[in-house]
Order: sequence, then C-alpha cells, then structure tokens
Amino acid sequence: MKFNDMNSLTCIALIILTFCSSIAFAQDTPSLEFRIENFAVSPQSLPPLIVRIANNGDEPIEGVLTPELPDEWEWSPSSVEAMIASGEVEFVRFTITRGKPNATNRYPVTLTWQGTDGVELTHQQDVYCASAPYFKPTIDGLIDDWEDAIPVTFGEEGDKTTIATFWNRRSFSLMVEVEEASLTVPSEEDDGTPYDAIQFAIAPRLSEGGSSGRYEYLAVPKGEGQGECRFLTGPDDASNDGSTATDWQACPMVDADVAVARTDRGTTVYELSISFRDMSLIRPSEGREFYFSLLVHDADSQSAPRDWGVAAGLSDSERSWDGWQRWNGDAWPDDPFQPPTDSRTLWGMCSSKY
Ligand SMILES: [Ca+2]
Ligand SMILES: [Ca+2]
Repeated sequence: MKFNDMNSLTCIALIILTFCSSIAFAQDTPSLEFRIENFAVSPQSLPPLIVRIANNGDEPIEGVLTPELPDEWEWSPSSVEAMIASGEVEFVRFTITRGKPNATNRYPVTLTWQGTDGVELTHQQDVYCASAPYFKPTIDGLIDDWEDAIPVTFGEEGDKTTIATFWNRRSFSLMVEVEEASLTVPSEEDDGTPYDAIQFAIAPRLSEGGSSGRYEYLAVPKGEGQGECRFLTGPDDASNDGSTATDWQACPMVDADVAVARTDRGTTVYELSISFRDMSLIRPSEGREFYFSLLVHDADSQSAPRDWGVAAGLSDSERSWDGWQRWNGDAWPDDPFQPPTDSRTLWGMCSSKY
C-alpha cells in the first residue's frame, strides 16, 4: 500500500511539474518572431520602419504592434493591427517622420506586441543604417577614402568587424575591417589548414521579403597586401545543403580590384571593387535596394565565422545552408553544427551619407 501511495504521489507531483513547465514553456517560446529590417537610407532621409513578423505556431495570431524609437524620433501610425496566419510571415510598415543619425549608426528600437489572446511580447533590437553612398574608392588597403561611407560595426571588443560600402555606375565597393590577432593566408601547398577570408552575397530585392537567388563571392588574402576574389555561386545555380564544399580555387576569378592588408591597429582590411557587369539582376541607381550579407572567416581564432546576419537581427529560424555556399578551407565547426543565417539583409544605394 505504502509503495502505491508513494507512486500516486510521484504521479501527482509529475503531473503538477509537467503542467507548470508547460506554462513556462508557452511563455518562454512564443510562436511569434520579430525582426526589424535595416534602414536602407540615413535616418534623416526618413526610411520606413519595416517589421518582419513570423508566426511559427499552428494557430493564426492577431494583435497590435507598437514600436518605440529613439528620443526625438517621430513615426506614424503609433500602432498597427496585424494578423499572421500559421506558418506565415507578414511585414508591417511604419512611416518615420523625424529621424536623427548618430555616430554609432545603431538605433535602439523596442517593439511591444499585445495579442488578442492576452499574450504580451516585447522585442528589442539595435537597427543599423545599411547603405552605400555614391563613390569610388582607391583599392590600396588604406581606408582614408572611406570617411564618407556609412559603416556598420558589430561584435565584441577585440573581435569587432566593420563593414562599409560604396557604389557607382560601374562597381560595388566593399571595405571590411576585421579585428583579429593575425592574418592567415592560404598555404602554397593548400594542405587543408583553414585560412582567413570574407564571404559575401548580393541579391536583388524584387518585393518585400522576396528575392531571387544571390551572387556570392569569396575574397581571400594572397599575402603582401594582395588578395583575390572568386565567384562562388549565382542566382541560377542550384542550392545545396551545406554537406558539400565548393573548390573555390576552381571557381571563376571575378573582375575585381582586391587589397587585403594588415594594419598597425591589430586589424585586417579587405578592400575591393567588383563590377556590376557580372551582376545583371542588380541595377545600380540611387534609391535602389538590394540584399547583402557577409561572413568573416577568422580561421586561426578557432571560432565559427562572424555572421553579419546575426547582428542585423536574423533569428535562428532564418538559419540555412541555402543562403550560403560552403568552400574548401572554410572554418565552419562541425560541433555544434549550426548553419549561418540567411544571406539577405536589406541594403540601400544612396547619394551620400548627408
Ligand atoms: Ca583605399
Ligand atoms: Ca585570422
């Protein structure tokens, strides 16, 4: 009898425990996921505030979304009602009527969701202005000609990465400054030792949230300030699951000027210009928006590549090998095996940062 009593008590305790943990589970992992798109023009040019809402649950969800922007900013409407079907993604837009740039180019935004089911959620995100002003820099590994760019900086102290871009009618220019202990160049015999590189992707933006495939590139250091850029994959190529690595040395060399230089600031500068001629789906013009993302491979640090998409707020459900190519020499750890976030974050082409 005693044994049975004990069993029933354990059972009841287990039921209570299960009940409590299921409540906690429901609160900790809401099926709604929020992300705010980058600003594609400077805040004083009044970009829209675009919120991506994904419903990963089995039921439609309805509610009211209210943003809170930095001090002195103004926007309308103050709130928007939204209904997101199960498994769907919706984009909600707010018009910014007053915005103010700052030196850090990071703008804290808080979203509050009040569901008709009584669930209240908040989402906080630093939103970046991600835009390429019109200019053609000199590709020499020196960054003094990038003063009028709109840089975004992400990562921890000592592991920071800065990305800046320019465009003109002919070319897209990219500068990536990587804080890292050392620069590892591919060895002559290519013995399989991972080495440093940057991998970046450019895709057309055909509609909100939509795009066709991407142009994806790999820029690799060659030593003595030199570098080279290869074309990894294009919009017409089949996607892959990350299980196969592309032999990048066999990929076509791109029409590009590339410099990869070590600085006395403890950083590596990748500076390059690639021709728009090979990206027929990207039309360079002021106000044009496209998708861009970047991975930094700092192979000698023994850590996973740095992923701009994470800094731009992409969530774990937006991780996929479909968005990026693997290549021989990449430093992706098998354990934990976690693919990068999707290679598409909103980016703009503007006339200048002012
Ligand atoms: Ca330069
Ligand atoms: Ca390195």
